[in-house]
Amino acid sequence: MYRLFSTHNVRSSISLPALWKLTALEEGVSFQEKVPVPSCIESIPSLSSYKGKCELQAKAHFGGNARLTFKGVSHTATVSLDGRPLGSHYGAYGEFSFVLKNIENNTHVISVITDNSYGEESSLHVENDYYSYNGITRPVLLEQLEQAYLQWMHITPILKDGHWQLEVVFRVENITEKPLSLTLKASLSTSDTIVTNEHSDQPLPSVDISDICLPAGAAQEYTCTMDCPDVLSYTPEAPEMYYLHALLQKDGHPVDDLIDRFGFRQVEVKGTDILWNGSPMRIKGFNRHEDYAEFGCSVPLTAMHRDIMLIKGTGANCIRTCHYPNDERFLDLCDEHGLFVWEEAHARGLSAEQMKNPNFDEQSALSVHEMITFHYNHPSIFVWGLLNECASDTEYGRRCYERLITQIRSLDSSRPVTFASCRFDHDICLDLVDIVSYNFYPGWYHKTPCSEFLAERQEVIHKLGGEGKPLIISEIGAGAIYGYRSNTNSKWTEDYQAEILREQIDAVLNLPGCSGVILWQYCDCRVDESWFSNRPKSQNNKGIVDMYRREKLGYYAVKEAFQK
Ligand code: ADA
Repeated sequence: MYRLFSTHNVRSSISLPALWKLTALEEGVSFQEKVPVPSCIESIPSLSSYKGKCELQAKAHFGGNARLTFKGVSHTATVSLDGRPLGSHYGAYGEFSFVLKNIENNTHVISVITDNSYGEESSLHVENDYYSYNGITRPVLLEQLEQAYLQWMHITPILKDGHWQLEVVFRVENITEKPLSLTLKASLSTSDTIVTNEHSDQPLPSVDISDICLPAGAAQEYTCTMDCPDVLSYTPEAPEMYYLHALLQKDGHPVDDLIDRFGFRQVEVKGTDILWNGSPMRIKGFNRHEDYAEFGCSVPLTAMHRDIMLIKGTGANCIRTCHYPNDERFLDLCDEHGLFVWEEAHARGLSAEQMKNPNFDEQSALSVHEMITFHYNHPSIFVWGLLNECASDTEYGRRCYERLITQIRSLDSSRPVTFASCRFDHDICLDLVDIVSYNFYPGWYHKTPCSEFLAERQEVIHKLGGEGKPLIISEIGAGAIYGYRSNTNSKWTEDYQAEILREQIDAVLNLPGCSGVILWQYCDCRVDESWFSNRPKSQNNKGIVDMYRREKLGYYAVKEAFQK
Protein backbone atom coordinates (compact mmCIF):
# COMPACT_ATOMS: atom_id res chain seq x y z
CA MET A 1 0.00 0.00 0.00
CA TYR A 2 1.66 3.24 -1.11
CA ARG A 3 -1.35 5.53 -0.46
CA LEU A 4 -4.10 5.34 2.15
CA PHE A 5 -6.83 4.95 -0.49
CA SER A 6 -7.36 3.16 -3.82
CA THR A 7 -5.77 5.01 -6.72
CA HIS A 8 -6.98 2.72 -9.53
CA ASN A 9 -9.95 0.58 -10.47
CA VAL A 10 -8.72 -0.05 -14.03
CA ARG A 11 -4.92 -0.07 -13.89
CA SER A 12 -3.59 -3.25 -12.28
CA SER A 13 -0.50 -3.85 -10.20
CA ILE A 14 1.96 -6.70 -10.66
CA SER A 15 3.07 -8.21 -7.40
CA LEU A 16 6.62 -7.75 -6.24
CA PRO A 17 8.31 -9.85 -3.55
CA ALA A 18 8.37 -8.53 0.01
CA LEU A 19 11.99 -9.66 0.41
CA TRP A 20 14.74 -8.56 -1.98
CA LYS A 21 18.23 -10.04 -2.21
CA LEU A 22 20.70 -7.58 -0.64
CA THR A 23 24.42 -7.67 -1.48
CA ALA A 24 26.81 -5.21 0.15
CA LEU A 25 29.21 -4.03 -2.57
CA GLU A 26 31.83 -2.12 -0.58
CA GLU A 27 35.38 -3.48 -0.34
CA GLY A 28 35.86 -5.72 2.66
CA VAL A 29 32.16 -6.12 3.40
CA SER A 30 30.86 -9.51 2.45
CA PHE A 31 27.15 -9.60 3.21
CA GLN A 32 24.20 -11.16 1.47
CA GLU A 33 20.74 -11.44 2.94
CA LYS A 34 17.10 -11.31 1.88
CA VAL A 35 15.72 -8.07 3.33
CA PRO A 36 12.28 -6.45 3.44
CA VAL A 37 11.57 -3.68 0.92
CA PRO A 38 10.91 -0.94 1.81
CA SER A 39 13.50 -0.71 4.59
CA CYS A 40 16.83 0.88 5.48
CA ILE A 41 19.77 -1.47 5.31
CA GLU A 42 20.94 0.16 8.58
CA SER A 43 18.17 -1.87 10.26
CA ILE A 44 20.53 -4.83 9.79
CA PRO A 45 22.70 -4.72 12.94
CA SER A 46 25.98 -5.41 11.14
CA LEU A 47 25.22 -2.68 8.56
CA SER A 48 24.02 -0.01 11.00
CA SER A 49 26.68 2.50 9.88
CA TYR A 50 27.20 1.29 6.32
CA LYS A 51 28.25 3.94 3.80
CA GLY A 52 28.53 3.03 0.12
CA LYS A 53 26.87 0.86 -2.51
CA CYS A 54 24.55 -2.11 -2.16
CA GLU A 55 22.59 -4.12 -4.69
CA LEU A 56 18.96 -5.05 -4.14
CA GLN A 57 17.43 -7.59 -6.54
CA ALA A 58 13.93 -8.93 -7.04
CA LYS A 59 12.15 -11.11 -9.61
CA ALA A 60 8.75 -10.41 -11.12
CA HIS A 61 6.71 -12.17 -13.79
CA PHE A 62 5.14 -9.77 -16.31
CA GLY A 63 5.05 -8.68 -19.95
CA GLY A 64 3.70 -6.04 -22.33
CA ASN A 65 3.82 -2.40 -21.17
CA ALA A 66 4.50 -1.63 -17.51
CA ARG A 67 5.65 1.14 -15.21
CA LEU A 68 8.18 0.58 -12.42
CA THR A 69 7.89 3.31 -9.77
CA PHE A 70 10.11 3.93 -6.75
CA LYS A 71 8.65 6.21 -4.07
CA GLY A 72 12.09 6.72 -2.51
CA VAL A 73 15.60 5.22 -2.76
CA SER A 74 18.35 6.60 -0.54
CA HIS A 75 20.16 8.39 -1.74
CA THR A 76 21.17 7.40 -5.28
CA ALA A 77 19.65 4.56 -7.31
CA THR A 78 20.93 2.87 -10.46
CA VAL A 79 18.22 0.60 -11.86
CA SER A 80 18.38 -2.19 -14.44
CA LEU A 81 16.03 -4.87 -15.79
CA ASP A 82 17.57 -8.23 -16.71
CA GLY A 83 20.94 -6.48 -16.74
CA ARG A 84 19.72 -3.77 -19.14
CA PRO A 85 20.26 -0.28 -17.58
CA LEU A 86 17.01 1.65 -17.12
CA GLY A 87 18.53 4.75 -15.57
CA SER A 88 19.52 6.36 -12.28
CA HIS A 89 18.04 8.80 -9.81
CA TYR A 90 19.49 11.14 -7.18
CA GLY A 91 17.74 12.11 -3.97
CA ALA A 92 16.25 9.93 -1.25
CA TYR A 93 12.96 11.78 -1.00
CA GLY A 94 11.58 11.93 -4.53
CA GLU A 95 9.46 9.57 -6.62
CA PHE A 96 10.80 8.33 -9.96
CA SER A 97 9.67 5.73 -12.49
CA PHE A 98 10.56 3.88 -15.68
CA VAL A 99 8.06 2.97 -18.43
CA LEU A 100 8.85 -0.49 -19.79
CA LYS A 101 7.55 -1.13 -23.32
CA ASN A 102 6.81 -4.40 -25.17
CA ILE A 103 8.41 -6.58 -22.50
CA GLU A 104 8.44 -10.33 -23.16
CA ASN A 105 5.99 -12.15 -20.91
CA ASN A 106 8.45 -13.86 -18.58
CA THR A 107 10.16 -13.70 -15.20
CA HIS A 108 12.42 -10.66 -15.06
CA VAL A 109 15.12 -9.48 -12.64
CA ILE A 110 14.93 -5.94 -11.25
CA SER A 111 18.22 -4.70 -9.85
CA VAL A 112 18.76 -1.50 -7.86
CA ILE A 113 22.23 -0.34 -6.87
CA THR A 114 21.83 2.04 -3.93
CA ASP A 115 24.51 4.43 -2.69
CA ASN A 116 24.49 6.65 0.42
CA SER A 117 28.11 7.82 0.26
CA TYR A 118 29.08 11.50 0.23
CA GLY A 119 31.15 13.16 -2.46
CA GLU A 120 31.20 15.68 -5.30
CA GLU A 121 28.34 13.80 -7.01
CA SER A 122 25.99 14.57 -4.12
CA SER A 123 25.17 18.22 -3.46
CA LEU A 124 22.21 17.76 -1.10
CA HIS A 125 23.09 14.60 0.81
CA VAL A 126 26.15 15.85 2.67
CA GLU A 127 27.50 15.36 6.20
CA ASN A 128 24.70 16.90 8.23
CA ASP A 129 22.55 17.26 11.30
CA TYR A 130 20.40 14.36 10.07
CA TYR A 131 21.38 11.03 8.54
CA SER A 132 21.38 9.87 4.91
CA TYR A 133 20.34 6.24 5.15
CA ASN A 134 20.79 3.51 2.55
CA GLY A 135 18.18 1.37 0.80
CA ILE A 136 14.89 1.22 -1.03
CA THR A 137 13.32 3.13 1.82
CA ARG A 138 9.84 3.84 0.43
CA PRO A 139 7.39 1.60 -1.50
CA VAL A 140 8.02 0.20 -4.99
CA LEU A 141 5.22 -0.50 -7.44
CA LEU A 142 5.04 -2.29 -10.77
CA GLU A 143 1.91 -1.51 -12.79
CA GLN A 144 0.52 -3.02 -15.99
CA LEU A 145 -0.06 -0.36 -18.68
CA GLU A 146 -1.97 -0.40 -21.97
CA GLN A 147 -1.39 2.10 -24.78
CA ALA A 148 -1.52 5.29 -22.71
CA TYR A 149 -1.72 6.28 -19.06
CA LEU A 150 -2.36 9.19 -16.73
CA GLN A 151 0.95 10.33 -15.24
CA TRP A 152 -0.75 12.65 -12.72
CA MET A 153 -3.53 15.15 -12.24
CA HIS A 154 -3.34 18.43 -10.31
CA ILE A 155 -6.55 19.56 -8.65
CA THR A 156 -6.82 23.22 -7.56
CA PRO A 157 -9.89 24.26 -5.54
CA ILE A 158 -10.89 27.91 -6.10
CA LEU A 159 -13.49 29.76 -4.04
CA LYS A 160 -15.34 32.11 -6.42
CA ASP A 161 -18.32 34.25 -5.38
CA GLY A 162 -19.02 32.01 -2.43
CA HIS A 163 -18.92 28.65 -4.17
CA TRP A 164 -16.21 26.17 -5.04
CA GLN A 165 -14.73 25.49 -8.44
CA LEU A 166 -12.02 23.04 -9.45
CA GLU A 167 -9.30 23.67 -11.95
CA VAL A 168 -7.80 20.33 -13.01
CA VAL A 169 -4.71 19.62 -15.12
CA PHE A 170 -4.24 16.05 -16.40
CA ARG A 171 -0.98 14.76 -17.83
CA VAL A 172 -1.46 11.88 -20.26
CA GLU A 173 1.32 9.87 -21.97
CA ASN A 174 1.04 7.84 -25.19
CA ILE A 175 3.49 4.94 -24.89
CA THR A 176 2.90 3.56 -28.39
CA GLU A 177 4.69 4.41 -31.63
CA LYS A 178 1.49 5.69 -33.24
CA PRO A 179 -0.88 8.63 -32.61
CA LEU A 180 -3.81 7.95 -30.30
CA SER A 181 -7.27 9.53 -30.07
CA LEU A 182 -8.67 9.19 -26.60
CA THR A 183 -11.40 10.55 -24.35
CA LEU A 184 -11.09 11.47 -20.70
CA LYS A 185 -13.90 11.60 -18.14
CA ALA A 186 -13.37 13.09 -14.67
CA SER A 187 -16.00 12.46 -11.99
CA LEU A 188 -16.11 13.90 -8.49
CA SER A 189 -16.92 11.44 -5.73
CA THR A 190 -16.98 11.13 -1.96
CA SER A 191 -15.51 7.62 -2.31
CA ASP A 192 -12.27 6.27 -3.75
CA THR A 193 -13.86 2.99 -4.88
CA ILE A 194 -17.00 4.17 -6.67
CA VAL A 195 -18.40 7.41 -8.07
CA THR A 196 -21.02 8.51 -5.56
CA ASN A 197 -22.18 11.34 -3.32
CA GLU A 198 -22.60 10.25 0.30
CA HIS A 199 -23.69 13.74 1.37
CA SER A 200 -26.82 14.08 -0.79
CA ASP A 201 -28.89 12.36 -3.44
CA GLN A 202 -27.66 14.91 -6.00
CA PRO A 203 -24.79 13.50 -8.12
CA LEU A 204 -21.51 15.37 -7.91
CA PRO A 205 -20.24 17.04 -11.10
CA SER A 206 -18.27 15.30 -13.86
CA VAL A 207 -16.63 16.53 -17.02
CA ASP A 208 -15.72 15.00 -20.38
CA ILE A 209 -12.64 15.88 -22.42
CA SER A 210 -13.25 14.25 -25.78
CA ASP A 211 -10.51 15.68 -27.99
CA ILE A 212 -7.35 14.03 -26.74
CA CYS A 213 -5.10 13.46 -29.76
CA LEU A 214 -1.71 12.26 -28.59
CA PRO A 215 1.18 12.04 -31.07
CA ALA A 216 3.30 8.86 -30.91
CA GLY A 217 5.33 8.68 -27.70
CA ALA A 218 4.12 12.10 -26.53
CA ALA A 219 2.94 13.29 -23.11
CA GLN A 220 0.56 16.25 -23.02
CA GLU A 221 -1.46 18.19 -20.44
CA TYR A 222 -5.18 18.89 -20.57
CA THR A 223 -7.09 21.33 -18.37
CA CYS A 224 -10.71 21.52 -17.33
CA THR A 225 -12.78 23.39 -14.75
CA MET A 226 -15.66 22.02 -12.72
CA ASP A 227 -18.32 23.99 -10.85
CA CYS A 228 -18.86 22.33 -7.48
CA PRO A 229 -21.82 23.83 -5.66
CA ASP A 230 -22.99 22.06 -2.45
CA VAL A 231 -19.67 20.53 -1.42
CA LEU A 232 -18.13 20.56 2.07
CA SER A 233 -15.02 22.62 2.75
CA TYR A 234 -11.88 21.03 4.14
CA THR A 235 -11.08 22.48 7.57
CA PRO A 236 -8.81 21.34 10.42
CA GLU A 237 -11.90 20.64 12.49
CA ALA A 238 -13.74 18.82 9.66
CA PRO A 239 -11.14 17.60 7.09
CA GLU A 240 -13.72 16.54 4.48
CA MET A 241 -12.06 15.13 1.38
CA TYR A 242 -13.28 14.26 -2.11
CA TYR A 243 -11.92 11.99 -4.82
CA LEU A 244 -11.54 12.73 -8.49
CA HIS A 245 -11.92 9.65 -10.71
CA ALA A 246 -10.21 10.16 -14.07
CA LEU A 247 -10.96 7.55 -16.75
CA LEU A 248 -9.04 7.38 -20.04
CA GLN A 249 -10.86 5.57 -22.84
CA LYS A 250 -10.25 4.59 -26.46
CA ASP A 251 -13.33 3.94 -28.58
CA GLY A 252 -15.35 3.56 -25.41
CA HIS A 253 -13.01 0.99 -23.85
CA PRO A 254 -11.11 1.80 -20.59
CA VAL A 255 -7.36 2.27 -21.21
CA ASP A 256 -6.29 3.64 -17.83
CA ASP A 257 -7.57 5.46 -14.77
CA LEU A 258 -6.30 7.48 -11.83
CA ILE A 259 -8.06 8.36 -8.57
CA ASP A 260 -6.66 11.09 -6.36
CA ARG A 261 -7.83 12.87 -3.23
CA PHE A 262 -8.05 16.54 -2.30
CA GLY A 263 -9.97 18.99 -0.12
CA PHE A 264 -11.91 22.15 -0.82
CA ARG A 265 -9.66 24.66 0.87
CA GLN A 266 -7.81 27.77 -0.24
CA VAL A 267 -4.65 29.32 1.26
CA GLU A 268 -3.87 33.00 0.83
CA VAL A 269 -1.51 35.58 2.30
CA LYS A 270 -3.14 38.86 3.30
CA GLY A 271 -0.95 41.41 5.07
CA THR A 272 0.67 39.65 8.02
CA ASP A 273 -1.94 36.86 8.03
CA ILE A 274 -1.95 33.46 6.38
CA LEU A 275 -5.61 32.77 5.55
CA TRP A 276 -7.09 29.27 5.43
CA ASN A 277 -10.50 29.54 3.75
CA GLY A 278 -10.45 33.21 4.76
CA SER A 279 -9.55 32.71 8.44
CA PRO A 280 -6.11 33.62 9.89
CA MET A 281 -4.00 30.53 10.68
CA ARG A 282 -2.54 30.17 14.17
CA ILE A 283 0.32 27.71 13.85
CA LYS A 284 1.49 25.50 16.72
CA GLY A 285 3.61 22.74 15.37
CA PHE A 286 6.69 20.58 15.20
CA ASN A 287 9.54 19.92 12.86
CA ARG A 288 9.58 16.17 12.23
CA HIS A 289 12.47 14.20 10.73
CA GLU A 290 11.52 10.89 9.12
CA ASP A 291 13.66 8.88 11.50
CA TYR A 292 12.83 6.09 13.94
CA ALA A 293 15.16 4.12 16.17
CA GLU A 294 14.82 0.67 14.58
CA PHE A 295 13.64 1.72 11.11
CA GLY A 296 15.77 4.73 10.18
CA CYS A 297 14.00 6.85 7.55
CA SER A 298 11.88 3.91 6.36
CA VAL A 299 9.16 4.56 8.92
CA PRO A 300 6.33 1.98 8.79
CA LEU A 301 2.73 3.18 8.58
CA THR A 302 1.97 2.09 12.16
CA ALA A 303 4.86 4.20 13.43
CA MET A 304 3.76 7.15 11.27
CA HIS A 305 0.31 6.89 12.78
CA ARG A 306 1.79 6.74 16.29
CA ASP A 307 3.62 9.99 15.51
CA ILE A 308 0.39 11.64 14.40
CA MET A 309 -1.34 10.53 17.62
CA LEU A 310 1.52 11.80 19.80
CA ILE A 311 1.77 15.11 17.91
CA LYS A 312 -1.99 15.72 18.05
CA GLY A 313 -1.85 14.76 21.73
CA THR A 314 0.05 17.98 22.45
CA GLY A 315 -2.61 20.12 20.76
CA ALA A 316 -0.28 20.82 17.82
CA ASN A 317 -1.90 21.56 14.47
CA CYS A 318 1.13 21.73 12.15
CA ILE A 319 4.09 19.63 10.95
CA ARG A 320 7.08 20.84 8.95
CA THR A 321 8.71 18.10 6.88
CA CYS A 322 12.26 19.17 7.78
CA HIS A 323 14.21 19.18 5.48
CA TYR A 324 12.82 17.19 2.56
CA PRO A 325 9.59 15.93 0.95
CA ASN A 326 7.94 13.20 3.00
CA ASP A 327 6.49 9.74 2.35
CA GLU A 328 3.03 10.21 0.80
CA ARG A 329 1.45 7.91 3.34
CA PHE A 330 2.47 10.33 6.10
CA LEU A 331 1.04 13.24 4.11
CA ASP A 332 -2.15 11.20 3.64
CA LEU A 333 -2.35 10.82 7.43
CA CYS A 334 -1.87 14.58 7.85
CA ASP A 335 -4.71 15.10 5.33
CA GLU A 336 -6.94 12.72 7.26
CA HIS A 337 -6.27 14.53 10.54
CA GLY A 338 -6.56 18.08 9.22
CA LEU A 339 -2.98 18.99 10.18
CA PHE A 340 -1.29 21.93 8.44
CA VAL A 341 1.84 20.79 6.60
CA TRP A 342 4.83 22.89 5.55
CA GLU A 343 6.50 20.62 3.03
CA GLU A 344 9.96 21.56 1.82
CA ALA A 345 12.33 20.53 -0.94
CA HIS A 346 15.53 18.84 0.18
CA ALA A 347 18.42 20.98 1.48
CA ARG A 348 19.81 21.86 4.89
CA GLY A 349 22.39 24.42 5.88
CA LEU A 350 24.34 24.64 2.60
CA SER A 351 27.01 27.34 2.32
CA ALA A 352 27.46 29.35 -0.88
CA GLU A 353 30.44 27.10 -1.63
CA GLN A 354 28.26 24.00 -1.31
CA MET A 355 25.58 25.62 -3.47
CA LYS A 356 28.29 26.05 -6.14
CA ASN A 357 28.60 22.27 -6.38
CA PRO A 358 28.14 21.61 -10.14
CA ASN A 359 25.28 19.21 -9.34
CA PHE A 360 23.38 21.55 -7.00
CA ASP A 361 21.24 23.39 -9.57
CA GLU A 362 19.98 20.21 -11.20
CA GLN A 363 19.58 18.24 -7.96
CA SER A 364 17.77 21.01 -6.06
CA ALA A 365 15.48 21.68 -9.03
CA LEU A 366 14.68 17.96 -9.23
CA SER A 367 13.67 17.87 -5.57
CA VAL A 368 11.34 20.84 -6.12
CA HIS A 369 9.90 19.25 -9.26
CA GLU A 370 9.19 15.88 -7.65
CA MET A 371 7.79 17.43 -4.46
CA ILE A 372 5.20 19.54 -6.23
CA THR A 373 4.43 17.19 -9.13
CA PHE A 374 3.60 14.25 -6.88
CA HIS A 375 2.35 15.98 -3.69
CA TYR A 376 0.26 18.75 -5.29
CA ASN A 377 -3.16 17.50 -4.22
CA HIS A 378 -2.56 17.06 -0.49
CA PRO A 379 -4.95 19.56 1.18
CA SER A 380 -2.81 19.60 4.36
CA ILE A 381 0.13 21.24 2.54
CA PHE A 382 -0.37 24.99 2.97
CA VAL A 383 3.09 26.24 1.99
CA TRP A 384 6.09 25.08 -0.07
CA GLY A 385 9.46 25.51 1.62
CA LEU A 386 12.98 25.29 0.24
CA LEU A 387 16.70 25.61 1.09
CA ASN A 388 16.56 25.53 4.89
CA GLU A 389 19.28 27.82 6.34
CA CYS A 390 21.22 27.96 3.09
CA ALA A 391 23.28 30.97 1.95
CA SER A 392 20.46 33.53 1.70
CA ASP A 393 22.96 36.21 2.84
CA THR A 394 25.04 36.02 -0.34
CA GLU A 395 24.46 37.16 -3.92
CA TYR A 396 25.19 33.66 -5.23
CA GLY A 397 22.77 32.16 -2.74
CA ARG A 398 20.14 34.72 -3.73
CA ARG A 399 20.34 33.62 -7.36
CA CYS A 400 19.72 30.03 -6.24
CA TYR A 401 16.76 31.01 -4.07
CA GLU A 402 15.37 33.15 -6.89
CA ARG A 403 15.64 30.34 -9.43
CA LEU A 404 13.99 27.74 -7.22
CA ILE A 405 11.24 30.07 -6.00
CA THR A 406 10.43 30.92 -9.61
CA GLN A 407 10.28 27.19 -10.34
CA ILE A 408 7.98 26.55 -7.37
CA ARG A 409 5.61 29.32 -8.46
CA SER A 410 5.57 28.03 -12.04
CA LEU A 411 4.52 24.60 -10.76
CA ASP A 412 1.97 25.83 -8.22
CA SER A 413 0.58 29.35 -8.00
CA SER A 414 -2.02 28.32 -5.42
CA ARG A 415 0.24 28.10 -2.38
CA PRO A 416 2.61 30.62 -0.71
CA VAL A 417 6.37 30.06 -0.59
CA THR A 418 8.81 30.40 2.30
CA PHE A 419 12.23 29.31 3.52
CA ALA A 420 13.62 29.10 7.05
CA SER A 421 16.49 31.53 7.51
CA CYS A 422 19.18 31.72 10.16
CA ARG A 423 21.07 34.63 8.57
CA PHE A 424 20.23 36.98 11.41
CA ASP A 425 21.23 40.48 10.29
CA HIS A 426 22.22 39.78 6.73
CA ASP A 427 19.48 37.90 4.93
CA ILE A 428 19.04 39.42 1.43
CA CYS A 429 16.24 37.15 0.22
CA LEU A 430 13.23 38.05 2.37
CA ASP A 431 11.71 40.00 -0.53
CA LEU A 432 11.50 36.80 -2.56
CA VAL A 433 9.01 34.96 -0.34
CA ASP A 434 5.36 35.29 0.66
CA ILE A 435 5.98 34.26 4.27
CA VAL A 436 9.11 35.10 6.28
CA SER A 437 10.37 32.28 8.51
CA TYR A 438 13.27 32.25 10.94
CA ASN A 439 15.02 29.71 13.15
CA PHE A 440 16.05 30.97 16.60
CA TYR A 441 17.36 29.24 19.73
CA PRO A 442 17.25 31.75 22.59
CA GLY A 443 17.97 29.93 25.85
CA TRP A 444 19.83 27.13 24.10
CA TYR A 445 22.59 28.37 21.78
CA HIS A 446 22.67 31.71 23.54
CA LYS A 447 21.43 32.74 26.95
CA THR A 448 19.00 35.51 26.12
CA PRO A 449 15.49 36.14 27.47
CA CYS A 450 13.18 34.93 24.70
CA SER A 451 10.66 37.77 24.51
CA GLU A 452 13.22 40.54 24.31
CA PHE A 453 15.28 38.55 21.85
CA LEU A 454 12.34 37.87 19.51
CA ALA A 455 11.12 41.48 19.62
CA GLU A 456 14.60 42.71 18.70
CA ARG A 457 14.89 40.11 15.92
CA GLN A 458 11.48 41.07 14.52
CA GLU A 459 12.67 44.66 14.16
CA VAL A 460 15.68 43.49 12.17
CA ILE A 461 13.48 41.25 10.01
CA HIS A 462 11.33 44.27 9.19
CA LYS A 463 14.41 46.23 8.15
CA LEU A 464 15.59 43.33 5.98
CA GLY A 465 12.39 43.46 3.92
CA GLY A 466 10.13 41.21 5.95
CA GLU A 467 7.81 43.99 7.15
CA GLY A 468 4.16 43.55 6.23
CA LYS A 469 4.54 39.80 5.58
CA PRO A 470 3.45 36.91 7.78
CA LEU A 471 6.19 35.66 10.13
CA ILE A 472 6.60 32.05 11.28
CA ILE A 473 9.19 31.07 13.90
CA SER A 474 10.05 27.91 12.00
CA GLU A 475 12.47 26.49 14.56
CA ILE A 476 12.94 27.11 18.25
CA GLY A 477 13.74 24.56 20.98
CA ALA A 478 16.30 23.00 23.27
CA GLY A 479 18.02 19.65 23.76
CA ALA A 480 17.52 16.94 26.40
CA ILE A 481 18.81 13.43 26.83
CA TYR A 482 15.89 11.07 27.47
CA GLY A 483 15.97 9.92 31.09
CA TYR A 484 18.39 12.59 32.28
CA ARG A 485 16.53 14.28 35.11
CA SER A 486 18.21 16.53 37.66
CA ASN A 487 17.36 19.32 40.11
CA THR A 488 20.47 21.09 38.85
CA ASN A 489 18.27 22.10 35.91
CA SER A 490 21.41 22.00 33.75
CA LYS A 491 21.62 21.76 29.98
CA TRP A 492 20.67 18.36 28.50
CA THR A 493 18.31 17.60 31.39
CA GLU A 494 14.69 17.02 30.53
CA ASP A 495 13.88 19.57 33.22
CA TYR A 496 15.86 22.34 31.49
CA GLN A 497 14.40 21.53 28.06
CA ALA A 498 10.87 21.71 29.46
CA GLU A 499 11.55 25.06 31.10
CA ILE A 500 13.07 26.61 27.97
CA LEU A 501 10.27 25.29 25.74
CA ARG A 502 7.63 26.86 27.99
CA GLU A 503 9.40 30.23 27.80
CA GLN A 504 9.96 29.99 24.03
CA ILE A 505 6.36 29.02 23.19
CA ASP A 506 4.95 31.76 25.38
CA ALA A 507 7.26 34.34 23.79
CA VAL A 508 6.38 33.34 20.24
CA LEU A 509 2.65 33.03 20.74
CA ASN A 510 2.64 36.51 22.28
CA LEU A 511 4.77 38.08 19.54
CA PRO A 512 2.57 40.56 17.62
CA GLY A 513 2.31 39.87 13.88
CA CYS A 514 3.62 36.31 14.24
CA SER A 515 1.54 33.50 12.68
CA GLY A 516 2.94 30.89 14.98
CA VAL A 517 5.66 28.51 16.03
CA ILE A 518 7.09 25.25 14.71
CA LEU A 519 9.20 23.69 17.47
CA TRP A 520 12.54 22.05 16.87
CA GLN A 521 11.88 19.23 17.10
CA TYR A 522 9.29 16.46 17.52
CA CYS A 523 11.65 13.46 17.77
CA ASP A 524 15.37 12.96 18.29
CA CYS A 525 17.09 11.98 15.06
CA ARG A 526 20.34 10.33 14.04
CA VAL A 527 23.09 12.62 12.71
CA ASP A 528 26.43 11.98 11.00
CA GLU A 529 29.19 10.99 13.42
CA SER A 530 31.28 13.84 12.03
CA TRP A 531 28.62 16.45 12.75
CA PHE A 532 29.88 19.07 15.17
CA SER A 533 30.70 17.92 18.66
CA ASN A 534 27.62 18.65 20.73
CA ARG A 535 25.48 15.83 19.43
CA PRO A 536 25.50 13.26 22.26
CA LYS A 537 24.86 9.69 21.01
CA SER A 538 25.36 11.10 17.47
CA GLN A 539 21.79 12.31 17.66
CA ASN A 540 20.11 15.68 17.50
CA ASN A 541 18.53 15.51 20.94
CA LYS A 542 16.05 18.38 20.68
CA GLY A 543 13.08 16.06 20.31
CA ILE A 544 10.30 16.13 22.87
CA VAL A 545 10.28 12.39 22.34
CA ASP A 546 13.37 10.26 21.79
CA MET A 547 14.01 8.05 18.77
CA TYR A 548 11.75 5.36 20.28
CA ARG A 549 9.00 7.98 20.80
CA ARG A 550 9.34 7.89 24.57
CA GLU A 551 8.03 11.20 25.88
CA LYS A 552 10.41 13.55 27.69
CA LEU A 553 9.19 16.11 30.25
CA GLY A 554 9.21 18.59 27.34
CA TYR A 555 6.32 16.69 25.73
CA TYR A 556 4.07 17.59 28.64
CA ALA A 557 5.39 21.16 28.86
CA VAL A 558 4.52 21.69 25.19
CA LYS A 559 1.11 20.09 25.68
CA GLU A 560 0.37 22.51 28.52
CA ALA A 561 1.66 25.53 26.58
CA PHE A 562 -0.13 24.65 23.31
CA GLN A 563 -3.42 24.05 25.07
CA LYS A 564 -3.36 27.20 27.22
C1 ADA B 1 19.06 24.45 12.49
C2 ADA B 1 18.64 23.44 11.43
C3 ADA B 1 18.10 22.15 12.02
C4 ADA B 1 18.92 21.69 13.23
C5 ADA B 1 18.89 22.82 14.28
C6 ADA B 1 19.70 22.46 15.54
O1 ADA B 1 18.07 25.38 12.74
O2 ADA B 1 17.66 23.95 10.55
O3 ADA B 1 18.18 21.15 11.00
O4 ADA B 1 20.26 21.47 12.83
O5 ADA B 1 19.49 23.99 13.73
O6 ADA B 1 19.36 21.46 16.19
O7 ADA B 1 20.65 23.20 15.83
